[in-house]
Amino acid sequence: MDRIFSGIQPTGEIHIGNYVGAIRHWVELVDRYECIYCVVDYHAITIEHEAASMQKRILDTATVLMACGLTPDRCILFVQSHVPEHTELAWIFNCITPLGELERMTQFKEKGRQHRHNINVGLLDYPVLQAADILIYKAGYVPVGEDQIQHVEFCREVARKFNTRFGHTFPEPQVLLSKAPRILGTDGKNKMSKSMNNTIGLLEPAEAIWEKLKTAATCPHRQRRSDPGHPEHCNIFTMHQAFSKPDEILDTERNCRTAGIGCIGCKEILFKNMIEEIGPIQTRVKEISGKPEFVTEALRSGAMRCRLIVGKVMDEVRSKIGVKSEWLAG
Ligand code: AQP
Repeated sequence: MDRIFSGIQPTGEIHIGNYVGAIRHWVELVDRYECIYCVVDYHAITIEHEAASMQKRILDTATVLMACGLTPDRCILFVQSHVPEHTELAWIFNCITPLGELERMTQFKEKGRQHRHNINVGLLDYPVLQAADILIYKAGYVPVGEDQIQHVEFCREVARKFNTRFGHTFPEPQVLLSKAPRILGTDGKNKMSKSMNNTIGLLEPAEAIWEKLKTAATCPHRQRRSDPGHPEHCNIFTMHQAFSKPDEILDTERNCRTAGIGCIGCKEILFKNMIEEIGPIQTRVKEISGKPEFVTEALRSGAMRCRLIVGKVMDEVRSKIGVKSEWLAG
């Protein structure tokens, strides 16, 4: 069975971009692949963070993943810092990575603009640690949203460089995109993202979600109710494609193009379908939050399963780069 790896940062409330762009896809893949999913806490400290709330954010993130269906009987779920070999391999990859390649990364440039006062080396090195996360499991596929394609391409490049220099070791993993790989925020312009303050939270109460949807940007060419809309330019329609059933998507598209339905009517259908899907997840989050040991035990056993895999891979890597001292064991 091919192996899959992907991760999510514990940086705050999970939004529906994360959900349809990544998490829901992760759940769909568990029956076809050996799946390893990670709460990437070392990635989360590349921006300023509150240390006191980090553990809560890690557990909250894992709780949501489990509520969505990523339970230990179906996949491996663990926390990045619980398997320190990830950072060890990242250091090794640092030593074969040209600085210029990292400086060219789109996410680094964007985050650099957002965090001008804190452009730290970790922010620059983020894709190297991500490459280590993936390659340490020799994963063949990486299910991510569209914003992460460049990082997975970089990861393939790292694998190529390492293999050329030290002999074939790592596969070159491929991106797997979900059917909704890029959800824009309620502003209709930028990627839905916590830092842009344009998110719809997966755990937000229905009334709050409706308030956000009601005022969310739609097709910019549609000024009046009687104007025909252009669904291909409308983020609400993209969300329909992620949440509504095929016949409703077709109806909505047709009715929008002919001005048979207004934007509010269209949003009402989306809202109904969205709540139908995320309501049960919210209920499961509440149930699981009542038994935190269910989550901590899953993460503990997940890390143990990972350590078995990475121990062998790191042995191979240390040996290939010449730092494995056989005499140490004796
Ligand atoms: N808007 C999105 N549409 C589709 N997929 C998305 N992902 C994130 N935003 C969207 C995918 O979710 C997975 C986890 O991503 P992450 O942990 O890197 O979260 P994020 O991108 O940091 O979330 P934010 O809200 O965008 O945080 P900030 O504002 O801090 O940058 C990934 O597979 C990602 O592609």
